[in-house]
Amino acid sequence: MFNEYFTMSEEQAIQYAKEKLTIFDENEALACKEIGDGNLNYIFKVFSTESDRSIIIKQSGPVARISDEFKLSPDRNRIEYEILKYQDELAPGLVPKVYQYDPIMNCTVMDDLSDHVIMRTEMINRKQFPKFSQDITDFMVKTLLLTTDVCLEHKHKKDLVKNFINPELCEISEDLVYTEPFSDNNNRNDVFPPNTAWVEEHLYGDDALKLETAKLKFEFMNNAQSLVHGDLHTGSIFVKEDSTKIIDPEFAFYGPMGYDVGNVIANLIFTWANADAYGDAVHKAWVEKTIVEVVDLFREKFLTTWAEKATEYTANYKGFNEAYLESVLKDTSAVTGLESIRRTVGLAHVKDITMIEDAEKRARAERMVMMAGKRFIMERGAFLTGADFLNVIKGVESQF
Ligand code: SR1
Ligand code: MG
Repeated sequence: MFNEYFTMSEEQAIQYAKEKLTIFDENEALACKEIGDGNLNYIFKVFSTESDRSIIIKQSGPVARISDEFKLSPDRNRIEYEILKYQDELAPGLVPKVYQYDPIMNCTVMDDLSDHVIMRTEMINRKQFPKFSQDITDFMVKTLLLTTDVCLEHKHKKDLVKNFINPELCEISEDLVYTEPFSDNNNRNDVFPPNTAWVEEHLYGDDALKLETAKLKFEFMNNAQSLVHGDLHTGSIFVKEDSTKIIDPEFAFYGPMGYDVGNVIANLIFTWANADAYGDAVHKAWVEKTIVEVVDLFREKFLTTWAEKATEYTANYKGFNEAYLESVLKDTSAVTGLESIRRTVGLAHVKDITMIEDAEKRARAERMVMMAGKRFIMERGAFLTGADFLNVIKGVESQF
């Protein structure tokens, strides 16, 4: 039955588990629920109704779930399987375990993390995660710095670049993150109507901003620096009080490491804007503290890990570590800005912002986020510490 690709139903996913997996007993009664709420794939949770055994089968289709306009190679499923295996070696315990990849059905079998919850949702519910800053910075420093030429033998690194070439998913980011949000020409933007005039003036009409986004797009396409996750927003992070798991690395490729760090910070800014709109000072303060910690812990761990693991001869020249880190933080700032803007006006929104019912409050939240985004892009290079990043956010707060 599974010798030729087709997109599975829940019943067929049960059948798949029975035929292809060994985790359930032969006659165990199974049930299945498709629980995917992302933009691209189908996530089948197959579980026993007799024991606590369960598993996730993640299947990629030939088109994106959000719109069949996006025709995507199911090879993204192989990339996800291989990078999850690799990240588990680099940053043990911070990603789900994967068990098998099926190149015919384009699916990967992995741990069921149902005891965790999606971080975006939980932050909207005003939960705080005390381990988050430590875990996410561990994850980023280990998976990013350790996959660069600073730490890897260069021919091996080039093999990895080849293995993780991901043209179609990169094209989505090139279009949706770097191009369309800044151009009124042939875009798929979805602008909140009260902000249409603002977007026309401050994004589409700002030539200096557009020039910088073009430079950044070419940096994204050409800087094969580290094996990035490629979509590290808070919907790609599963949390529970004492555990963090990073999921969904199907956008992975060799790119600038600031792409991941900037995504994390921008997505914290969305929950900050949500807390601001609902007047929740406690959550806002926790998010502010978390943003500062993420930047500062990243800096600290980056330099410590460099001291322990930098094997490249010239990388150990005095001052190169600091210079390299500065350029990563510059990219981080730029991507914080790009992600802030694209999730506000582009095709793919975030719930933190869209759920704000009061139109005036939503419009204000969006303008704060976009204005901060512009500063992060235009003045990138000026923000090197957690306090610097926070100052930009506090600056727009007082401006609107
Ligand atoms: C067509 S996919 C839209 C967005 O969803 C993914 O999570 C990525 O962020 C992508 O840009
Ligand atoms: Mg995803």
